[in-house]
Amino acid sequence: MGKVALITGISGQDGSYLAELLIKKKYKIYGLCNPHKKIDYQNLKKIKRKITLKKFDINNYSKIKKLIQKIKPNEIYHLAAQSFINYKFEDEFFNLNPNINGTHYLLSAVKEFSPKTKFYFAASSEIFGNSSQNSQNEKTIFNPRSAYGISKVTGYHLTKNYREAYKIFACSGILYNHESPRRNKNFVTRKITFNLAKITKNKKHKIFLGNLDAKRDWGHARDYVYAMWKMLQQKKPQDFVIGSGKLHSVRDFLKIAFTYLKLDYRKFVIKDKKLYRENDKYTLKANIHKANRILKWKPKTNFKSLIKEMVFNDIKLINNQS
Ligand code: GDR
Repeated sequence: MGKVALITGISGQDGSYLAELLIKKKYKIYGLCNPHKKIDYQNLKKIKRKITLKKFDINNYSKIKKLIQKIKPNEIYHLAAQSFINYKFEDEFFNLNPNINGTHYLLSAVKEFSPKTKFYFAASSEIFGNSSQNSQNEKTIFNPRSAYGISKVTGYHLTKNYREAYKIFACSGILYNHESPRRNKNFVTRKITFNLAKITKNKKHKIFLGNLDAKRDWGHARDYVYAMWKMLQQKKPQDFVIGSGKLHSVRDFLKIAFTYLKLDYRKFVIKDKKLYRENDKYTLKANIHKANRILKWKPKTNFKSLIKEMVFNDIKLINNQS
C-alpha cells in the first residue's frame, strides 16, 4: 500500500507540483481547496482524476478533526495561505487565519487522532523581514515586516512547539520566492512573462511595474516542492531554509525575459508609483548550507532556465487563446 498524503492549497502552484511528485511516488492524495475561492483547475489538469479533491474550510476545527480521524494521512503538507503579500496591513485577518488557526487546528488534530502523521508547514523568507544578516539561515532572528510574515512566524512556532512538546514529526520549510509557469499573475515574474507574451501579439502593449531594482532570491517551484518532500523523509524532524542563495533584481528578470525574444524591455515597461511598496526595502538571500548537507538538496533550475520556461509557456498559452 502506498502512503497517504493530505495537501492543503492543492490547486496552487506548489500544491499542484507537489501532488504530481507524490503521484509518481505512488501516494494516495487528498487535496483541499478553499471553498470561498474559484478553483484553478488548470494547475490540476494532469492529475485531477488521480486525487481526491475536497472543497474544505480549514478554519473549521470540527471538520478538520473528522478528516484527520478518517484518513489518518502519513504526511500532511499545509500549503494553504493567502500568498500575495500586502504590506499595508489591510488584509491581515485574511492572512492570519490559514497560517495561524489552520496550522493550529491541523497540528492539534494530528496530536489527538493521528500522532504518527508527519507534518510540513510552509513558512516563508518573509519571517526574516528586515534582517541584519546578508544571508539568512535556520538560526537567523525573525523580524517580519508584514501581517503575512507575522502569521508565518506564528505558524513556524506552532509547528516547533508541537514537535518539541508532543513529539510530532513536524517541520517548517522557510522558502524564498519560487516561481513557475503556474505562478499567479499577481506576482512580478509571471506578470512580466504573461505581458511579454501579449507584447508578441501587440507591439503597443505595455507592462506597468513598481520598483525594478527590488531584489529577490528566486527559484523554481518544482525544485522547492521536492525539498518539502525530502524534509518529511528524514529520520529527525527539523526546519530548513530553501532558496537559490542568489540575488537578482526585477530588472535582471525583465532583461533576460525580453532578450529571449530579442526585444528591449525599456520600450515596453512603464514605471507605476502605485506599485511601489512602502515597506519593501529589505533584501533577503538564502543560506542553504543545511539543506545541502542534510537533505542533499540544491536547486536544479537556474534563473535563466526558469525565465525561459515561463516565457515560452506564456507564449504558447497566448497563441492557444487567439
Ligand atoms: P513577494 O513576490 O512579495 O516577494 O512574495 P512578488 O512577486 O509580488 O514581488 C517581488 C518583488 O517585485 C517587486 N515588484 C513588483 N511586484 C509585483 N507583484 N507587481 C509589480 O508590478 C512589481 N513591480 C516590482 C516587488 O516590490 C517585490 O520586491 C512572494 C510570495 O510567494 C510570498 O507568498 C512568499 O512568502 C515570498 O515570495 C517569499
